[in-house]
Amino acid sequence: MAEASSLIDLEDRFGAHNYHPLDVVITRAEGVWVWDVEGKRYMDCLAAYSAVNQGHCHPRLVKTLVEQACKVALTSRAFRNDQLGPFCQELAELSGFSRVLPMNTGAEAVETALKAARKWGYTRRGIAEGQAEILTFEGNFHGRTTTIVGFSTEEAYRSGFGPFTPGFRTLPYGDAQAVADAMNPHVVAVLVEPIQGESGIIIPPDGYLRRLREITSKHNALLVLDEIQSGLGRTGKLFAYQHEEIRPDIVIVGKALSGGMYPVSAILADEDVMGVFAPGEHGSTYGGNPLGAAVARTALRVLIDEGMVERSANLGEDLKQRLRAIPSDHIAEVRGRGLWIGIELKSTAGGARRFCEALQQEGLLCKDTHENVIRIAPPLVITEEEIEWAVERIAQVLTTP
Ligand code: IF1
Repeated sequence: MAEASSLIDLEDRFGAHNYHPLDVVITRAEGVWVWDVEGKRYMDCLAAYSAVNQGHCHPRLVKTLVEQACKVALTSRAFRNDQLGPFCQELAELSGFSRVLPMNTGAEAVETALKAARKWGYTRRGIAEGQAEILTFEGNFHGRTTTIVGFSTEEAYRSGFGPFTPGFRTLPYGDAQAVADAMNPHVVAVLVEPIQGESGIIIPPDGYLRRLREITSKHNALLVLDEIQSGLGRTGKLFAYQHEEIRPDIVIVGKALSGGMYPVSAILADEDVMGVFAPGEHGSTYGGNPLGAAVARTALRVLIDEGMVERSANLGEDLKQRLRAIPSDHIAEVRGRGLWIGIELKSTAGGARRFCEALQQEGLLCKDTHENVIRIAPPLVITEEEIEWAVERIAQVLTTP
């Protein structure tokens, strides 16, 4: 007890107070399991917001990280390294896009996509300098930079951080007609999450992404998909947009691209878009570094070799059905794709946070979102037995008055 509380105290005394985490102090992890400093074991049903899709400390990832760290970790892009080329090739071949631009965090990759889209608008569409417009959606989450929070619709994310970057317009999510109506000659891109995670695992109507594809194609604007959380197997497809069999112009990936080992993000596009960047126009000290590139290569290979995308599809459906069968008066809806499930509670349930705290007592770590949604997103290596174990506990907590 003493150790956990003193560590919490240190964090609270010397750290910034920009989070309100559950008071579990994790010291070790493996697969779907984490252990706190007192030795108590928990199942991780958040998976670092889908960054550890491959499971904690996957042995192949640890091996790559250690081996590459002993060889060379960082060169900067002033020089070349022997991991970057193979990483770009492998990600390009896996995704079907011809070019890859590596960054580090998700927000940086989103910024990269926004810069690419604007420059594409000016250089390829002839839009007057400073006039490019990008459409975004209510309830979006794309990161924390000043430009990105400027088009957030969540007060806590934006309030006090202005003035913001102009050139963005917000539309209701899930309403393709609103996008069709908003199109004008200045719109260079539509930036959209295939499923909104932060907003409570909001799944748009069937055909929504297909309609956005048609509309953007018709108006010669780019369709930019933020797959940072939804991508790399989480929804039961490699990319969530594959559920609608479309092809976006820019795909943004991060999180699980490194299996939680190290921040690696990227944007994927074909030459007509990626070609807007000339030397000197964009970059990052760590982006494309050999350590990150080597880890990402293994993270992608592990995802494919171990059939994690298929596991997510099959086990996710199973988990969703089991959760729907829980006879709880608190549940309003269980929704999700793959192993990415939201349990929406009724407004009378008293909020999702108290259930997450109760689940913590039962040895299961989840995160509430938007007051009334418990999100369940375990690493994709979870087994059927582990799913049963989790459902038993979730059922117990949700059927206790
Ligand atoms: C935090 C949320 C999840 C993302 C999408 C870009 C980014 C994220 C779709 C930025 C990041 C994280 C950040 C994390 C909490 C988390 C989150 F609740 F805030 F919204 F996952 F649902 N696009 N999402 O989900 O990536 O720069 O963080 O690498 O604490 O802010 P990043």
